[in-house]
Amino acid sequence: MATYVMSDIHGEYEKFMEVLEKINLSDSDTLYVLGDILDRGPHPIQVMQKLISMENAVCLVGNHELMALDCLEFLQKEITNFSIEKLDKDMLEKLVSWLHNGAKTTIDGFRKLDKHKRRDITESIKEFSVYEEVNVNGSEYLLVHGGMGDFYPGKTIEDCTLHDVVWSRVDYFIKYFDDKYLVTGHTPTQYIEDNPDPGFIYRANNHIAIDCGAHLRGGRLAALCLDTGEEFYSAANKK
Ligand SMILES: [Mn+2]
Repeated sequence: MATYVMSDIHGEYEKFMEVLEKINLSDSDTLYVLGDILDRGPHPIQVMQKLISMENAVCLVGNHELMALDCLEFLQKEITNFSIEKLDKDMLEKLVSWLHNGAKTTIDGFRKLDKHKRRDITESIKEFSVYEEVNVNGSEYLLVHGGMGDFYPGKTIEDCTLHDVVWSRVDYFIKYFDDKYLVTGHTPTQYIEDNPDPGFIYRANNHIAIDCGAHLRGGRLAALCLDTGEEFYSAANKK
C-alpha cells in the first residue's frame, strides 16, 4: 500500500524501467507521475503507453502534455484533411514553441502509431489530473507539476489557474503551507539556487522537488516513497 511519486520522465524509457524495478511496485502500491512524460528523451510514446497500461499509476498533466495535446490533435486532422488556412498564426506559434521544447521524439513516435493508438494517447492525456492531494501516514501532500502561480499566503489550489499549476515555478525559499508538503516537478533540482545536492531530491520549507533532470547531462530519474521517505534513482545521464 505504499505511495510513490516520480516526475519529468521526458521520454527516458530505460531510466523509467530501471526506477520501476528498484521501487518494486506492487499492485497495491500507487505511483503518482507529476507530468512531463513526453518530449526531449528518445522514447516518450513508450513511456506514455506503459503508464496508460498501469492500473496503479496516476498521471498529472505537465506543460509538455498540454503542448502536445494542442498540437497532436491538430496534426491528426491535417493528415487526413490538410488545409493551409487552418494553420493560423496561433497554431503555428504553438507548433514552433513545442518543437523548441523537444517535441521531435514525441511526434516521431506518434506518427508510427495507428489511429486507435494515437487516440488512446490523446484521450488519456485529457484524463490526467491537474493536481492530487494524498494523505500518507497522517501527512498531507499536495502534488502538482509546476507550482501555484504567484503564491500568496492563503492561496489555495482552487484559486490557481491551469497555467499557474502547470507552467509556473515554486519559490523554494518560501514555506507555502504549515500543514502539508507541496510536491513539484518541472524545475530540475539542478536549477534550485543554493541547492547543496543538485540532481537529487530537494526538501526545504515543506517543499519537495523531485525533478532530478533525467534529460540533463549528469541528471537522473528519481522516485520518492512518501511512506518511508526513501529515495530511488536511475543511473546518471551520461549524454
Ligand atoms: Mn515542465
